Amino acid sequence: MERTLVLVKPDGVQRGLIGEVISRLERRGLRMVAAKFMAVSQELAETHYAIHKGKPFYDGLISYITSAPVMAMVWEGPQAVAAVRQTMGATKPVEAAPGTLRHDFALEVGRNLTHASDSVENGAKEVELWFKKSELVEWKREVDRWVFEK
Ligand code: IDP
Ligand code: MG
Repeated sequence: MERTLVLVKPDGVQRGLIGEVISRLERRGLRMVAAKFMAVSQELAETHYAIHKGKPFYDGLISYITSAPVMAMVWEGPQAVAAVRQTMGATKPVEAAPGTLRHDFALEVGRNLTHASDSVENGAKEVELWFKKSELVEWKREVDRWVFEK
């Protein structure tokens, strides 16, 4: 079962959209594994976004993600990485498909509401970066067999 890191970024938290994000992932059938509401340290932000260091938007990105609390979560399911990226929509909200979160609730790339891991490998790495093992909850839902084929 794949796992992916999801962040409701500061704009999503400030705009009262935590519930909307959770609701869409829940109704998709994905299973929540962990969640915490937290301030993001400079160090965590820099590690998380290390791949973007040196890009023109990097400083703005670090100040955006550290500017106010985020809701950090881990979600799992078959092809969870692709499924969650699809539900979020393209990075640039004006290129995101109608019905996606970024289409429905955002306009600008620097205020695009959410983060979601972009590969299975990065999903595992990001879950480890943001959460202690003891914060991950292993559980089964009664409905799992009606959502997951195997
Ligand atoms: P992703 O969040 O869809 O994976 P990435 O390319 O990994 O997109 O970029 C990380 C984040 O950096 C984006 O979600 C967005 O908040 C921000 N970002 C990316 N490109 C730009 C840009 O051109 N201007 C401002 N912010 C950007
Ligand atoms: Mg990314």
